[in-house]
Amino acid sequence: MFYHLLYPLSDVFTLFNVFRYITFRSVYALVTALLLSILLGPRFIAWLEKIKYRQNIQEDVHNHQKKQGTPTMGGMLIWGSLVLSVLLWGDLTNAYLWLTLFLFSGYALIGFVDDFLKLKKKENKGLSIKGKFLAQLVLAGAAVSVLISLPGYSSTLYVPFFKSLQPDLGWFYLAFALAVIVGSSNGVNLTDGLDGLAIGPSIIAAGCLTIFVYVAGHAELAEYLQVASVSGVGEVTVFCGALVGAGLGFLWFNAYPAQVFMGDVGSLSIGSALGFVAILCKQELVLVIVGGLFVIETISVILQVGYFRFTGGKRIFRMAPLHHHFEMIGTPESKISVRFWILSILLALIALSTLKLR
Ligand code: 57M
Repeated sequence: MFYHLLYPLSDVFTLFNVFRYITFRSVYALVTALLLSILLGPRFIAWLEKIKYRQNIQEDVHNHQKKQGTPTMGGMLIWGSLVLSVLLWGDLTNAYLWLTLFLFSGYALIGFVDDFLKLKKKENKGLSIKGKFLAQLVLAGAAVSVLISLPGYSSTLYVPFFKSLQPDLGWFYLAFALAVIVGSSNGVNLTDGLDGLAIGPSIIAAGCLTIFVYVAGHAELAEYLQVASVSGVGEVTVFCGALVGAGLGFLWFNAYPAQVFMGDVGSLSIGSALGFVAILCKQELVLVIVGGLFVIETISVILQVGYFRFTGGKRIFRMAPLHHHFEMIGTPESKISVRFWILSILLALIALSTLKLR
């Protein structure tokens, strides 16, 4: 909104020229989303408590019973602060920005329905696994189909470390992109089992993607670094900035001991956005490093379930996903979360180094 209202006034007030710059608007999108979520947080959490949107913890596997009744669906706060901030600071004529908002909001809606059903139904059951998966596929399919049809976007896959290896996946790109979005969304969801555990690495990954998407949208920088250049995609930097801000604001309340959980409305939407932004800036393969922590958690589940079935009941980890294993061997919850953040920072730095290693 500011871009449309204030930038045209730069002829009169030269200072308003700053509203043209993506970097300026992204920083303030971050600040706005951060302040909104921190300032609205206490009232929002009190409202969740009032309407009884509270986590129901049925089994007490890791002494989580003490968390019984913690308000959940805090992802609505992330969604609200992010969307408001993007509407204020974004260029609202940019198709990439709207597509990202569409997918993020669609996944938030799937998560919302799932959380809501879990709260309302006695057996704590949300959407069926099939139903949830299908809804995720349909939404991702719609967003990627529009994306592929946009002029300037190609179905080429850029392989990090091998600058000349750029296969055009054609229509197979659609299936590939769906796997990235759905995988990323469920990876964040699986990780969301300890205070601050999912939001910390999400903020770090979003921060890292902020740089990637800015570079992809900047023709000279992209050429200099020899990465894919996607004209117009730089505007999504504003979305990434807002995601970092809304995430930090949520962490304010979700840090141990958590006053609120994000729920599926938060985890599914954040995961989908990370996947989609990686697709937009043609860094789909680098996402495996950027979101490496979510990948590790997911692999721990795949290995555990596979080994369990193969051996007829034996386990590799005390329990999967991996954070449960550390809980079971006695590592304090906040230590696990902070160590996982440190690992995420390390992975983000390695991912950023791929910008130079080509
Ligand atoms: C949801 N949800 C948390 C909260 C959060 C296939 C299998 C690996 C699936 C997996 C699973 O269901 N994962 C997805 C995990 C839950 O958090 C809620 O859910 C939202 C995210 N979707 O926002 O609303 C609990 O996590 C704790 N929590 C915090 N702080 C937070 O900030 O402490 C969450 C956020 C909350 C709270 O206690 O109630 C969850 O863990 O349920 N299933 C599992 O993870 C199960 N693992 C398992 O069965 N492992 C087996 C399999 C793989 C063979 C094994 O290793 O043998 C664990 N789930 C639970 N207890 N509930 C097992 C222990």
